[in-house]
Amino acid sequence: LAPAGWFVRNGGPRYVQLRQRLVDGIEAGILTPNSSLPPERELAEITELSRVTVRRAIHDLVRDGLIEQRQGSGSFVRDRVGRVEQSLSHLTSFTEDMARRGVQTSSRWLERGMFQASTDEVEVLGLAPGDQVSRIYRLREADGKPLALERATLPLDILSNPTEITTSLYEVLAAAGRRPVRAIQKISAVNIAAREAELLRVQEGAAGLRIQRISYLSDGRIAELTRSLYRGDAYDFVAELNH
Ligand code: 16G
Repeated sequence: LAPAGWFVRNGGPRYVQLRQRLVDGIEAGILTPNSSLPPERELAEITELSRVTVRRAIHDLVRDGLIEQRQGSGSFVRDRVGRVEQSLSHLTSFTEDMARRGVQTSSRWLERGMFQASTDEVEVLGLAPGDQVSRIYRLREADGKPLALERATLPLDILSNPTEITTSLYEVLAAAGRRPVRAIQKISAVNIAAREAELLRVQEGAAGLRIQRISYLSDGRIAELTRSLYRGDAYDFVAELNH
């Protein structure tokens, strides 16, 4: 929130400009979910606007569900995603899981291309040493909130052109008749290291869940080896148990 000066003369009412400024900050992830806004008086000082103007902008953001007021403790950026309750009984994709909740997904690409398989990938995917694989590594976000880092490795006969993936991996696989139908998933507890914590916007050392998914096509071939890091403060995994 830069002080006055950023207001555009004839750029419309000032409360609208302030409102937009706050929306931009939320969308860009500068104002993160659950973070508090400065008190109205301070906001007025910083922006050199009147308290009435500040109050009006905040009022609109509360109405639009971007900000919530908590009794006695002020205004906070609303966490619209909250904790995600994720079933472990269905083989679904991140995009599908979020679409079902009416939440928009986005990805920040960290790596996408063809690489020589590591010894570990050679072993898990049953490849020959020196074989190439498709690899996609991305930060997965829901409503702009980073939830997980996912690194997927696929044999070239499953995915030959990783740059084809712009949104959903499973959607592209399904379109090619290679949608995984079964998977083995392993979940382990970890403390999130500095580099990953920065991407996930959590404190270094925060609780995380390391998840490995190996998925299979209906003909038994391995489709994917995905190693992910999920935020521990954002996920509850739920499985149904029968006796
Ligand atoms: C899920 C899967 C991941 C898969 C991805 C595809 C876990 C825990 N989850 O996030 O293995 O690659 O969905 O999502 O591994 P997409 O179709 O939205 O790209």
